[in-house]
Amino acid sequence: MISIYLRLLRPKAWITFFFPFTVGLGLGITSESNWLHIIFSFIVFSCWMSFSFIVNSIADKDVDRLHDGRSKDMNLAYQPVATGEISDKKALYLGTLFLFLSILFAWLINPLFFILILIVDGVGYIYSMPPFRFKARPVGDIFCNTTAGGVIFIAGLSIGGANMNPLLMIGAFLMASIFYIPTVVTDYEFDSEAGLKTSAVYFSPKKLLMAMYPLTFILIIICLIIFIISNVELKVLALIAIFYSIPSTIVVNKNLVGKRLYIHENWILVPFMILSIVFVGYGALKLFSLLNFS
Ligand code: GPP
Ligand code: MG
Repeated sequence: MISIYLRLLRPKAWITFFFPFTVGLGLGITSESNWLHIIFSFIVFSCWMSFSFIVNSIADKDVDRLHDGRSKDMNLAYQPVATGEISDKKALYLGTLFLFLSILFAWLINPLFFILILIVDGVGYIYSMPPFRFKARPVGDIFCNTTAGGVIFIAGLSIGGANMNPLLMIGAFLMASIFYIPTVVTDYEFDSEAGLKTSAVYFSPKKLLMAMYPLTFILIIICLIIFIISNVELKVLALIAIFYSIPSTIVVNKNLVGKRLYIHENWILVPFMILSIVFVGYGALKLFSLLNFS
């Protein structure tokens, strides 16, 4: 039996946002970066995610009870707010505490990081909570996840301050939308049964997955420009993005059978976790002056 708080906070599901955060962090760090700010930023990240998942568990408790365990980090029917093991009120107190801690530690880092964290905290709230509940609105779900992924990437970059390149930021927003689309399509049956009008339910899984093609195309153009005009560090990154997004877009589109997308969540979670570890290690090497590209 997984502990009640692990089921409430769902740290395994944080990986989708840990990836853009750590890529930004790794690219932004220099040998002059403040290691205390880096540690604080991990605390901020965890508090932001805890807050977002707690409000999500409160707002989703009725639909989560219908979940069968497919394509998710856990069977959502075992959500402690859905099972009643944790009351809404207690969950809300905990959520408020995490929100406060995320803002407090962000304030200790730098003003830009602070503002970006206020934005992602706000997005975490409007994504799940009524009257906004963007997760159940066509385009609203994609908008929130893309904004959260892109903004947390810039927040990561801002800690060290290197590579604050607008093209790179646009690329991050595009990547976030490309990788979010398959996750909302895998939820299609569960969401449509629960009466949630997500983008996949509204546009149909096939049409929504096809939107990955133009997005990938624009991403490739941006990556090529970055490749031509940037330093070795960003050249390598641009190549990774191209060689990762093209097969992903094709494979995901090929795996749609009817309205069902056959993709195990580990196809996203495992590569994201490995790349996150690589980028944290890369940032550490730069911090301790063991590697220098600039
Ligand atoms: C769960 O959403 C996802 C979150 C709570 C993170 C969103 C955070 C943002 C800052 C956008 P979900 O309810 O759609 O998925 P699940 O069914 O896995 O709970
Ligand atoms: Mg949910």
